Amino acid sequence: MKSVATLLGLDHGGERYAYVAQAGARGPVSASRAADRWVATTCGYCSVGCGMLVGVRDGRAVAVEGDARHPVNRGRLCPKGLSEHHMLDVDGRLTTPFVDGRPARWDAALDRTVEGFKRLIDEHGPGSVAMLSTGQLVTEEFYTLGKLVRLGMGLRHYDGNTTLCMASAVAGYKQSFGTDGPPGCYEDFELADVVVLWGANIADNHPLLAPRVLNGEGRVIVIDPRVTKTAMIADVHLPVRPRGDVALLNGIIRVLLDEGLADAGALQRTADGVPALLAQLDSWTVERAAAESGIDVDTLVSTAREIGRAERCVFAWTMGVNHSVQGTQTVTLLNTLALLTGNVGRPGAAPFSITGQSNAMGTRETGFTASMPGYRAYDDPRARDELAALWGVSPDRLPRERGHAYPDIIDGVVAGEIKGLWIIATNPIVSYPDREVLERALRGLELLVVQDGFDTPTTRLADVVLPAGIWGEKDGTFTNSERRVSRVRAAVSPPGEACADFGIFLAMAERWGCADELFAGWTEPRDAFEEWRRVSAGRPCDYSGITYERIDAAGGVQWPCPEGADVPVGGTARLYTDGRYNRPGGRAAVFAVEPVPISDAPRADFPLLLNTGRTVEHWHTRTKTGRIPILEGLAPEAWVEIHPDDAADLGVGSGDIVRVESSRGAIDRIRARVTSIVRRGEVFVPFHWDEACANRLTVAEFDPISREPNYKQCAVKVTAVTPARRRRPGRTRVRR
Ligand SMILES: Nc1nc2c(c(=O)[nH]1)N[C@H]1C(S)=C(S)[C@@H](COP(=O)(O)OP(=O)(O)OC[C@H]3O[C@@H](n4cnc5c(=O)[nH]c(N)nc54)[C@H](O)[C@@H]3O)O[C@H]1N2
Ligand SMILES: Nc1nc2c(c(=O)[nH]1)N[C@H]1C(S)=C(S)[C@@H](COP(=O)(O)OP(=O)(O)OC[C@H]3O[C@@H](n4cnc5c(=O)[nH]c(N)nc54)[C@H](O)[C@@H]3O)O[C@H]1N2
Ligand code: SF4
Ligand SMILES: [Mo]
Repeated sequence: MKSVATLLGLDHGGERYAYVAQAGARGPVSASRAADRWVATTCGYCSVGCGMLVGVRDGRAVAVEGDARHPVNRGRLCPKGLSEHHMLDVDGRLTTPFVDGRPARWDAALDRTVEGFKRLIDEHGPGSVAMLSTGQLVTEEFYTLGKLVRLGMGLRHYDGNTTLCMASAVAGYKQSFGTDGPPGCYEDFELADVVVLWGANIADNHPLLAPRVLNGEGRVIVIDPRVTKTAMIADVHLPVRPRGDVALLNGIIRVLLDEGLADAGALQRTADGVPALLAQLDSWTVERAAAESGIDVDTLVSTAREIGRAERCVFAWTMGVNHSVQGTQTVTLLNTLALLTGNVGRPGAAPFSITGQSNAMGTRETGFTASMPGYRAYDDPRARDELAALWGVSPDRLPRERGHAYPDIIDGVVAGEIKGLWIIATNPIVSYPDREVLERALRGLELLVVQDGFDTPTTRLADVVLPAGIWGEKDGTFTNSERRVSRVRAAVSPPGEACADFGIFLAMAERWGCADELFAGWTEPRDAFEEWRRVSAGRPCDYSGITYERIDAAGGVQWPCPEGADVPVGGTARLYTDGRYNRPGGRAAVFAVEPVPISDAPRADFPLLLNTGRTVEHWHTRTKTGRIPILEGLAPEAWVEIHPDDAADLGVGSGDIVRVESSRGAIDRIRARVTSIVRRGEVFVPFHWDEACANRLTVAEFDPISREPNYKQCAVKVTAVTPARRRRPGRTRVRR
């Protein structure tokens, strides 16, 4: 059960599986993969942050190989990593700017952008132009972009796709511990006695984290409504009812307290909010928790005992938790569970938000979305003064508040208040909920500027398209889920006239007239990194002791890493080891949470509950992986998973084409997979395909605190499109 080999060839209803390449197992190098030189870099897909080498020959990337020395992946790569170089040289790259659908020169595209946004701001104020960015640029670009957008352009509304992803984890960490930042590290997955994976399908989505979990001796508990590949490799799978997590957590905490496996008195000495939590738990009998979570009393109790008796426990979660109107609250409950059981700040013990994109962390640290750079709160006068002094500007220049979050920017567009939008490295047409409304909104903009490496459904709506250099063509750093800062290096040049985002930002600043003030003397990402080191000094994400050279020496450095401090060369593995948190008095906080019912719940006309997510072969909206033949061959089309009992009721057989419809929109044609991976009454659709877009179905409903979408639950109906084979056994056509 605990070997990497279990990841190989897992059975999944006849489909193909996650595999993990062993270091050095590349066999004879074919002539087409022979390289002149190898460039050390970090994978550009997921937040695991695997180290890899890109082989280059004659200016083209011809191969990749896992970096055997890298502390994260130790030479292994997943299918996306192994084929990543193919993405640099495919049809569909943007090689020239476009203005009004026609190829244009950079001058024309930047003039149109700057003049257009300035005119809107002059006529309607700075709130009329907004920006949506991403978790997929390098940290140096995020830092530069934040300064450009908030200080230079003076925009008020700046957010990104991280709100579709990590916002609930950020908000939950802030509430519990005072600031953002996963407290643990990957080694904790190996050291833990119990690893709980809560709404996290790492076998598909963080494949190189799976060997880290399986390397350890700990028991693995998976909490997910689906029998995911991760559930298949777990010791225990709790098929929780969708959004049954709050009930399950309340039940587990109740058992821990009732059985003396946790000490509320001890918690009260280090955390605020304990009396309110205890009072609310009075109404949570184990029976109620079992009934509302869908997990029977015996399993619930034994899970709580396993957690309570473990010396070291990691509670790791991803989108099954964050993608909910209760995302933030559920995160705080997971933190509460960790605090109550003493599983924070010790080896093998952490409440661990596994992040998503390669550099979701970088934008959280440096960006200007949920806070100012260095996790400085907008309303903290001391932090404002400090940042202003570092930049040599008056504190009045700094924004007073975070501005609209992503969904509120979209609402602003719908309402006509936001008239100009700059979208960078995200593809909302495919990834944002309730697509039809979004599409209408973006079409109604006066100026839509989209900056991407590929031709996408979103660039096709743009007035101005700016062609960007992507991973493999740019330098900088990424921060992975364990706060490890790693180098990203250009192996090749961007195609045609495409330019790394850093260069585009400096060119924009030049035209806007703010380059001299904000970026004097800057020519390369390292300039941004050096300033960021100074700006982050003394902050929770202290980079002051991190240099590019130290990153190379250590294979990545974990923040905080203050300059001159007595920190190991690889940085700080864990946060809160001294039991002090970043809230007043160094205390943590716990919160009472009650479940909120699913609003778009199944009913007579839409009787099934839709869950959406991912598969190992594809990355998000497939702008990259959809162009790589080997990955397309492994997962060539979208599908809907339907339980055999529901399929029988609908007269649908595996492989049939069906239609899936919600009250907002429909996928007209999609392949059915009849499988008990999903529970009865529930269906699952991966969200990667534009042509079978799950977000035509999803509901535009958001966590009130983090503003993260509730992507995982909405009501749908399924109808057969091609005649169901099984229903007509006697009608086989016979050739005469
Ligand atoms: N191959 C691949 N890897 C990726 C990505 C990718 O697109 N492709 N994207 C990256 C990004 S940005 C992210 S954010 C991560 C996401 O990584 P994950 O969070 O692992 O991805 P998802 O498949 O969206 O959702 C995880 C699980 O949540 C479960 N779930 C649904 N509803 C509930 C619920 O109510 N309770 C519980 N407990 N679980 C529920 C789903 O069944 C699903 O198995 O993956 C990263 N890695
Ligand atoms: N139904 C449903 N919807 C979801 C989710 C779900 O689970 N279910 N998951 C949500 C989550 S967690 C996430 S993170 C989002 C992701 O949603 P998106 O951010 O829309 O997905 P991507 O396909 O990664 O889009 C990134 C875009 O940036 C471009 N790009 C890549 N690298 C660069 C670069 O270096 N520079 C520039 N300028 N462009 C670049 C790519 O070509 C691509 O068009 O989707 C969300 N949507
Ligand atoms: S696990 Fe993530 S970081 Fe590692 S190779 Fe795969 S996609 Fe890249
Ligand atoms: Mo994400």
